[in-house]
Amino acid sequence: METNPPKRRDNKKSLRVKVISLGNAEVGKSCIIKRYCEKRFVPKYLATIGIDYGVTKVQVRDREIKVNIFDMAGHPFFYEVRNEFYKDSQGVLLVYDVGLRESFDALDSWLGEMKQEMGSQANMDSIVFVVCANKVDLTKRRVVDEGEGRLWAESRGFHYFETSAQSGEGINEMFQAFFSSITDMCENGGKRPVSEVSVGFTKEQADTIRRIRNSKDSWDMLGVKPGATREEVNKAYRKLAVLLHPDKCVAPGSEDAFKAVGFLLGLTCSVRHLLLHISSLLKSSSPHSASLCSVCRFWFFLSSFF
Ligand SMILES: Nc1nc2c(ncn2[C@@H]2O[C@H](COP(=O)(O)OP(=O)(O)OP(=O)(O)O)[C@@H](O)[C@H]2O)c(=O)[nH]1
Ligand SMILES: [Mg+2]
Repeated sequence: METNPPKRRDNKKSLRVKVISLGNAEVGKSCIIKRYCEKRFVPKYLATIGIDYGVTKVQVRDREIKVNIFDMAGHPFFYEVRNEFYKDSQGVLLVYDVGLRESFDALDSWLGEMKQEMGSQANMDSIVFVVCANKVDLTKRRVVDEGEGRLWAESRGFHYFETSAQSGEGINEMFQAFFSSITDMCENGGKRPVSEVSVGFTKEQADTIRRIRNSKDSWDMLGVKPGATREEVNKAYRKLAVLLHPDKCVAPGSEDAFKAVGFLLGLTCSVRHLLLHISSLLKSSSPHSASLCSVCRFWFFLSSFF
């Protein structure tokens, strides 16, 4: 008599993963999670006290994933509570508010806090990061554009998504990509697959473009100290030219940054040129030296517009 054959287990073993959310207070971390897990939006601000914990199950291809979500408080006051929870994370949601530049600028310090707390465990290649540019529904107050956010994220090998917990825009796509990448990583022996992180430009190029975009003055744009010597300035120019040349750099915004540096170089050369002319005018009595070359005439012409 034929006995029942043992049930075939078609599904691969289920996975249990830990993800955390990071970012300044009020950027929308809890609302993003709530929008995904509970399909609702809470307009009233209810600050997370320390940590909120939740579990959800998702299906990625033929695997069941049990996700433990640790939603961290962004307020500095809760640092002592947060720091216990960084370890053993496979995924990190890094959230900023597109209407608040300081929340975007703070992303580096969030990574810093995480690395510090993880200590020797800090192997960032074994963690999937997703950057959420949140509150994109509030278009009028937006101050950090997509190019800038994407550049910061992708140059570090992180995913980038534009999200709105209020309208739901980007939320499901973001979580699907997040969980799918974590699954890929686990199946890849705990290493983030390389193909995902190669974007064709380096972190140095991305950081330089960002610095040039936000530079307060010419020194800042060149990345030298105020009052730097001519040699230091020339060296900085050469470095930027190599780093940002459009033939070599495909990072978004590189062309504008290259043009800005080129304009500054043109201006510096012309001012130097003009000073040479003035000094030769003062020194010489010859009427020929009083005529200006085309570079000087161009800058005189330009200055007439201001
Ligand atoms: N318009 C708009 N408001 C949002 C969005 N996401 C969150 N908010 C609002 O922003 C405020 C803060 O949201 P939370 O999710 O509590 O912020 P949080 O980052 O968790 O803050 P902490 O817990 O203090 O770290 C709330 O009033 C939300 O309603 C969004 O996408 N669009
Ligand atoms: Mg919260």
